[in-house]
Amino acid sequence: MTLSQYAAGLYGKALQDCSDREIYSALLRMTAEKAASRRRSDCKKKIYYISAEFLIGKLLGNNLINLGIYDEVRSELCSAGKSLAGIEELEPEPSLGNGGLGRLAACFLDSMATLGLAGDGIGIAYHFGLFRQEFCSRMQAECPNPWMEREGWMTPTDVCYPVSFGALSVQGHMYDIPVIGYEGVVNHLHLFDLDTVDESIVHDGIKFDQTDIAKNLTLFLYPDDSSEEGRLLRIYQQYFMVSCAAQLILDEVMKKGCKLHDLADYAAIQINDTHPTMIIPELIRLLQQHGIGFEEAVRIVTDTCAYTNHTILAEALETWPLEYLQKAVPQLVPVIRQLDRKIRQQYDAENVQIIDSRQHVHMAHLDIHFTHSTNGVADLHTEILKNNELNSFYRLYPDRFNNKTNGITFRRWLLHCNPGLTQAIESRIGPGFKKNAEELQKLKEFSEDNAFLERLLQIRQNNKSALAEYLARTQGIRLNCSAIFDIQIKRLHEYKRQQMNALELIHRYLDIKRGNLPETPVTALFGAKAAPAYTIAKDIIHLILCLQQIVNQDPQTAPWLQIFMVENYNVTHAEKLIPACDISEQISLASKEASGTGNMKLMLNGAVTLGTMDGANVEIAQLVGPENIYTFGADSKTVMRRYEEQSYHPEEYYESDPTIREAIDFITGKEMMQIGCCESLSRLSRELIRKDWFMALPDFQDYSAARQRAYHDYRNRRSWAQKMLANISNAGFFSSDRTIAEYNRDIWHACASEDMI
Ligand code: 26Q
Repeated sequence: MTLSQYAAGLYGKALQDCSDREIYSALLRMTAEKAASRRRSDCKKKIYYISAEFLIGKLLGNNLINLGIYDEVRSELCSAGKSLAGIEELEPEPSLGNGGLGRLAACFLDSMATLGLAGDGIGIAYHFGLFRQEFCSRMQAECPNPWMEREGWMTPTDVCYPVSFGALSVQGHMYDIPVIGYEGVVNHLHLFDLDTVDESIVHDGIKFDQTDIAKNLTLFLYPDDSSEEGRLLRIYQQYFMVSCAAQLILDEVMKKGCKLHDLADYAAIQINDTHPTMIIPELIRLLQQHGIGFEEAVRIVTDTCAYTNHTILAEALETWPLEYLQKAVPQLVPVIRQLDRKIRQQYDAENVQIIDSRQHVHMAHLDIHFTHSTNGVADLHTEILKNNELNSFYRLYPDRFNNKTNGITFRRWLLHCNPGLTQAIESRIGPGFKKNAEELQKLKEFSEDNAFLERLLQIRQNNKSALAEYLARTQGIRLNCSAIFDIQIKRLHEYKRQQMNALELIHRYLDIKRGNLPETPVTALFGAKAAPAYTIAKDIIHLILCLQQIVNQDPQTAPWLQIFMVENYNVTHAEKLIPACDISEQISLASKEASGTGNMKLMLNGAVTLGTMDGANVEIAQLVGPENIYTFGADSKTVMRRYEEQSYHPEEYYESDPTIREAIDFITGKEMMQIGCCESLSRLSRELIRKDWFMALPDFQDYSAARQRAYHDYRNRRSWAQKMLANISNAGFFSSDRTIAEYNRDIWHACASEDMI
């Protein structure tokens, strides 16, 4: 059935007489029906990807692409005088994740369905997800982001499970979002919610009574962990998720004839970071209830579960006071104690124990001891885990450690977000790359093809204009489209070093004021949310917003340098920014970024990386070669040594380097103080001079020089287009289809549906 026929059936009128909203509804119906008639995977073993975050983004465009009807629908709408892009704008973006980890989970769901694997996601239906960011007086403010609509992708099921928190018992209700693979199968994202949640308790932005669990449990994603109540709420959320997940999994496998002793033949459970770790003691507890002894239950769970680590930052490794667990989930405490005793009997070393001397439970330790696989998310990251952070564990279980370099789905991050580039690629190498990403290599043949190189530049220019139009319309931002678009988009964190980028921009601004005009104008764009309680991160946002005002309004510099921070950076904005980017800022302190996935999205779209040898940047550099990337800064070994020796003192750089000193002094100088908050800016400048924990100052000069080289090389348009091409044609490795195939080969061992292999 065509869309017009759906419209006629639903509203009794022609497409051209329907409102955009009516068309959106008709499209929801149409895709749901087409998805329902698609094959399910019929494999005995199902993968359960459990994650506190699924940053899925809008689904309409992607679902149409994956069903193979995007072009058809677009032209049908076009003939009726309607725009599919306009209709896509009506869809709210579910913000069920913070950043990389949640977006990775969404890419993985797409790839599992595309490869024909039976692989469902299990998570939480947060009513407001992550906050929506607003800028007020050049500061971040947080508001709720309602995204659930009466008519949307998520539909209720009749599956319900009881969840006990000590004396309090609640019901988890399952909602489903279909996951439609590209020419593949349909899987599900199962999100659990609580019927008693009360949205009206939210006031003044994102504040609410954190103690009333029945009313607040699924309101927000990690509301606040600066207080005890906030942390407890996080435990309640995590247990709610894994208790529902465990019940669902056991129900499903038993329906298939599993006797639970053979659970690992029916289910592979992937634990996405430590947030779902309580599934381990919970499953052990349930298996015991089914009459299985403790030791065997431990073995079954170990064989079924696998763990992915996403961070090397010590402060992000979760530990929970046993006392909190006792309060929230008392039924798990005896199991955790028994697991702790088991490990104490086997190993003496204090740093591998489950419960430490302060009576804190180390969630990552539970994961490593009681799953059969621990993986890092990029080569360098896995090496650092094995040789440094988790070395004591690596020595106990060398065979359990493995690397799975992250990937991204090309359907969203190329086909959907950059149709111009997709067409250009297809015109040269055919459509095979959409499912077999390595075929992008075939583009290398065209590196001397002037017409193709010209076309790449033209596509970039069109994407810049499209971004400019969008930001002018939605945020009142006026971009200079003849400038180099230099973009840093990611969560705000000191280790990602947005502050170093900002310092470099201050230096550039002051240089232009001194009359040193750049060869090409530059537009620096940022997109970043800061955790609500992360003070310095919010100070950095304030710094950038103040700079934006000063630099853009200075008539002497405005033609040469623009700075913008896009409000409420999310997946939808990413899809517009990425295809317009010339230079991809990936400047984390070496050893700190586990992988990064924005770096891959930008590379795939032909941006050239300006980055440190960190995370997957290392693999990007190996793939494209030194002439197609700008690397700089201390390497991970140097950085780790500096920490060990405590040999870094930022004051020395501040005192001895006049450029650095001038840039830092600007933060608290007269212009800034006129428009900025003195307390916030002084705190930030003090932090940089006295602490600079993520070592922005030692890398500053090298960064500035590499950036300058990139800007200079940009002027040779033909050779720049060749760099773009080298990046695009080598990006195939970063397809999440490759990543998922590796997970399945090494960890899950599930089959693909018959004809999908
Ligand atoms: C932990 C404790 C208390 C409160 C919050 C948290 C918490 C929440 C979210 C800890 C970590 C996260 C998210 C982490 C994340 O997004 N990590 C990123 O994962 C990507 C996918 O593997 C990598 O590419 C990035 O390098 C990594 O930073």
